Amino acid sequence: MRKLLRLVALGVGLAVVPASAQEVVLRAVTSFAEGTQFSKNFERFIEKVNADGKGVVRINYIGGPRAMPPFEVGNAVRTKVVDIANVTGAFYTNLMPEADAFKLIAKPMSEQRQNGTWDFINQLHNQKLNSQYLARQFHNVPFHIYLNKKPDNLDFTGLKIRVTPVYKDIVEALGGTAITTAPGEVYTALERGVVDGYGWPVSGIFDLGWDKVTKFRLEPAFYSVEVNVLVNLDTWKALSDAQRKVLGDAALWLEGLDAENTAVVAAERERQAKAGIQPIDFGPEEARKFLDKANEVAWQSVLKRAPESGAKLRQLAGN
Ligand code: 173
Repeated sequence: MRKLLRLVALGVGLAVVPASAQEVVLRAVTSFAEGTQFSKNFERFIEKVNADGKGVVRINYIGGPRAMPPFEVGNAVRTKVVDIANVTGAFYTNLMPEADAFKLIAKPMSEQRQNGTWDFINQLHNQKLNSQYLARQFHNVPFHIYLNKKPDNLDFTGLKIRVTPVYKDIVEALGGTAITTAPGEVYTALERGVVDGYGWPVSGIFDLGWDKVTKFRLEPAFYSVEVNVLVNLDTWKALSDAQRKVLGDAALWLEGLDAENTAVVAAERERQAKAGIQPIDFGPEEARKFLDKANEVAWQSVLKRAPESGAKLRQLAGN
């Protein structure tokens, strides 16, 4: 404050003070365990920013769930407890119900940035999360339900399934009981039989040892993973053009890493097979019904909570 007064006293209006002549340091967290599947590329992004932005912008990586509970990360970036976060919309639907629709948007980011989707979702983040929507990752990685009990058909009656908002509606539509937990509680819940299965992307189950407590993977794969890089909006606005350019360029590079995912997904499926995780497949007709139901219950759930913006997102998603 004293420095500010001195600047004002010197007749230097705030607006003409260079946004930052020196390096700015941003505090970052991730909502997934450090070094695991859905933090890895964000960590590569941080390395790139720190290399390309030397002397301009630096990211101080605080870490993952050991530093902050995953379901609090969205609010932390909103209130500027952190400047930048790697977080799925599924973890902040309490602040933005529309975030539940991001899993239904599977177009590549290059297309979403052209057709107005990025722009609309950025507006939602500006308004509801006081943040800039810097990047979205993993549009081409789907989810699965993993099970330890084998149902006779796609009826989950009597099954308790660990969920986040990603899977809650479809699990309940199939008659199952949905139990919400953070990823960090999945292993123990399975080990103790508190749940009979869980929702998770096709990749990442080996990171925390879940393969040891997983018997089956239900087919088909569904939805589209979304993990976003958000920057607190006050932080974003206070950056210089040069600082924003370092972050923006690195964000596009990060989205480009999605090209690696096809190989990652194939390798994960093979690794699961080798680990003895058996696919459960009720055939193409049941798969079609499952996918239609998963799509419809998710849209209805969003539209109920956010009729206008939900409809706009559905139109942009084209499904
Ligand atoms: O299952 C989850 O915790 C979840 O919702 C999620 C979302 C994106 C990537 C990985 C997991």
